[in-house]
Amino acid sequence: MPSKADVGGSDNRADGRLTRRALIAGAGTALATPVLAQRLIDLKLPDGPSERSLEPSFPGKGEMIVQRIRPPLLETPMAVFDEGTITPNDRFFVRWNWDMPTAVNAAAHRVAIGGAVQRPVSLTLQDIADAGEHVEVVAVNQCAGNGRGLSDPRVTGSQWGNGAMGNARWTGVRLKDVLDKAGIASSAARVRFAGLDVPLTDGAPQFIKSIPIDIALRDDVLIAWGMNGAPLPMLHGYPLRIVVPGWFSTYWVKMLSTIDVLTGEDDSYYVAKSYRMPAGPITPGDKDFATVPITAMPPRAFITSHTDGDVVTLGQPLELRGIAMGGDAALAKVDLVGDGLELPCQLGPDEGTYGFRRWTITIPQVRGNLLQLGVRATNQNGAVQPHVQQWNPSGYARNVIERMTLRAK
Ligand SMILES: Nc1nc2c(c(=O)[nH]1)N[C@H]1C(S)=C(S)[C@@H](COP(=O)(O)O)O[C@H]1N2
Ligand SMILES: [Mo]
Repeated sequence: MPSKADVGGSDNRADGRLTRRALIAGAGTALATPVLAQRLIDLKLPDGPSERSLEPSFPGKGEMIVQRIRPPLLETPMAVFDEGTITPNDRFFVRWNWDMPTAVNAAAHRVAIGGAVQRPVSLTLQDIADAGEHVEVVAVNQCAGNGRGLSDPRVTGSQWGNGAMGNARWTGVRLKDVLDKAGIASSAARVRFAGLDVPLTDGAPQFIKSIPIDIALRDDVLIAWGMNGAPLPMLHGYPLRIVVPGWFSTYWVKMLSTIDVLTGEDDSYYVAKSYRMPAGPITPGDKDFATVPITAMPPRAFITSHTDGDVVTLGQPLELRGIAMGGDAALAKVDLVGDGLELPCQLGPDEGTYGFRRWTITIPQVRGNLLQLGVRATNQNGAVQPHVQQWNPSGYARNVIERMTLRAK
């Protein structure tokens, strides 16, 4: 048991060393008591099995939905998104495709830049920190497969609910300032990233990803070392990761160690073969359709104040709240929709184009069960969440309006 002296104080010290409280941060309660009993959460996946264990399983992590231990796949419970628009580091979802290194020698760590450059360089953490102005971006990191477990018919891959997303304040330098150290060639077409992780099985492809040069040179694309004011936790890619605001997190390579400037298409597995969507609508079972890479995120919104099946009071006003994101453009509006219902929601403070934003609404009087209740986000490019999800074989880029029923009593 922790002594009283350990209770209170901050979870993560500014110097990045974990306090004892962070190590035992279980349920996020004021009393720092580890939660030892196994708890279950129901993700309500249409095709089951739907229950997952909910527990603190990694140092620095509180209660998470444990999808897999090795490589780690940890999902954020929806209740966390009700607490604020920034997702705390200890509740932020985790996804590694292959095995995650458990130690990094920061003093010896280098980022090698090669390929179509004027001079290949090998940069220390200090070189990277000195490469340019330090920038902060608030942005949603969302797995392309977020919500995949809700696909109907069922698809293969990690059966995520909607908690494979989180919003953080990322601190780092602009990727373009770091690329300047090597000087990119005029023939540069794409920039490819690799991290320290390697495949778990022989002959399997390494997790490497590339982005087009015009994206790489954007002012808000970062090499980040900070997450919500703390050094990047190991699970989130210590010591450095790529941040591409508005794009799915498959491009946000963690434990960055190599940057390769390409002059043509990228034929590596995770760009040419995987993380791709049908170019147009398909039907389950279709084969041989053209595909396009998953890139920019569409808008999404969620009700976080209630969950499906909750009971609300008949005849009383009802306050609802949640979070929304615009995807690759700022959020324009959020509407509450339901059976015979369409009402505009109020938006909370704008903390950045690519972050989560709070929405709230009060229904003046509950007159009966609220069926098919959902929220629909629209972004400033005019993209709107659809009523029906276009099915794809990997369940990528889900952004259908999520529905729930509230029972009036
Ligand atoms: N080095 C490395 N970076 C990676 C991955 C990985 O397996 N290895 N997975 C990517 C995918 S698919 C996702 S969804 C995000 C998850 O980021 P997080 O664990 O910080 O939430 O990391 C991305 N960056
Ligand atoms: Mo992902």
